[in-house]
Amino acid sequence: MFKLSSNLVIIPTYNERENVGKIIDTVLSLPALFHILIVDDGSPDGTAEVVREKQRQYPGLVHLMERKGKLGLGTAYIVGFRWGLEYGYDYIFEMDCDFSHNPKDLVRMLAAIENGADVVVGSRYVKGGKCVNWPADRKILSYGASLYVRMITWMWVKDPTAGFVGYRREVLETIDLDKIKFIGYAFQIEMKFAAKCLGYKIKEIPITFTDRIEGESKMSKGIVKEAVWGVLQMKWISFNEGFRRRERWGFLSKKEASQRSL
Ligand SMILES: Nc1nc2c(ncn2[C@@H]2O[C@H](COP(=O)(O)OP(=O)(O)OP(=O)(O)O)[C@@H](O)[C@H]2O)c(=O)[nH]1
Ligand SMILES: [Mg+2]
Repeated sequence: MFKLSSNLVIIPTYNERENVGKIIDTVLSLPALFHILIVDDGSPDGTAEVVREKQRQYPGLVHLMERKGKLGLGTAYIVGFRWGLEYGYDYIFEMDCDFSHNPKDLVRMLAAIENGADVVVGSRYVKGGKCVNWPADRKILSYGASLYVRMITWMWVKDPTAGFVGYRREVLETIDLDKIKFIGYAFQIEMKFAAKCLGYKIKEIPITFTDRIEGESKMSKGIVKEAVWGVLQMKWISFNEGFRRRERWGFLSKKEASQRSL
């Protein structure tokens, strides 16, 4: 594959026909160059067809991975991370397709990583961050979830469920991706918790999160339930085994990871 950028944005899609073309155009008009990987789960609305048109328009910059059915956000990101690592990207970002995350913020997030952060989180709950157009119940659920996660895990990330995140490649090489087991909001929490347990620096930068205007939400009760139990499980495992014995938690230590790559 011909490659000219060290930055990759992974965008998982399920029925995002109205948004996917626009988001690709917006990312590719940014002042920094990002390649795009769309992970589409066989969207019945023909999302992948729009992506193929964009591949013809921007040769070499847009990649498409098609999976057979709706397999969930977490596994979409895991296959995307593996793909990004395999093709040698240094900075790997994840972002929703529905414009809740403003692609323009990628530029500030990239700068934060280039300036030394290992993980950068586009955060609604640090000073300067906000949510726009979200109904009160979603705001309460999301903010309540972030307080709950902080209380249980003692991970002082203000927006632990955020799905707008950038990783330095070493972080994704070190976390044992086979052991990441959650798929919804809990996936986002688990990835940050894993990075924190491995001693990586997580930096939050303020973003404005806007509720989706086009397309349908895929939010479900199951995802919320997974997060509530998932956080307790994560804490239980880390509590039992201790942060220092993190290999028991299922992640490689940095030393093991470097030995593995020898
Ligand atoms: N590949 C893949 N993508 C998914 C799946 N579920 C959701 N997505 C995508 O993941 C991103 C986030 O999903 P949303 O439906 O916006 O979920 P949400 O942001 O929690 O819900 P809303 O705030 O109501 O929009 C979007 O780009 C979706 O198209 C899935 O099972 N597989
Ligand atoms: Mg959304």
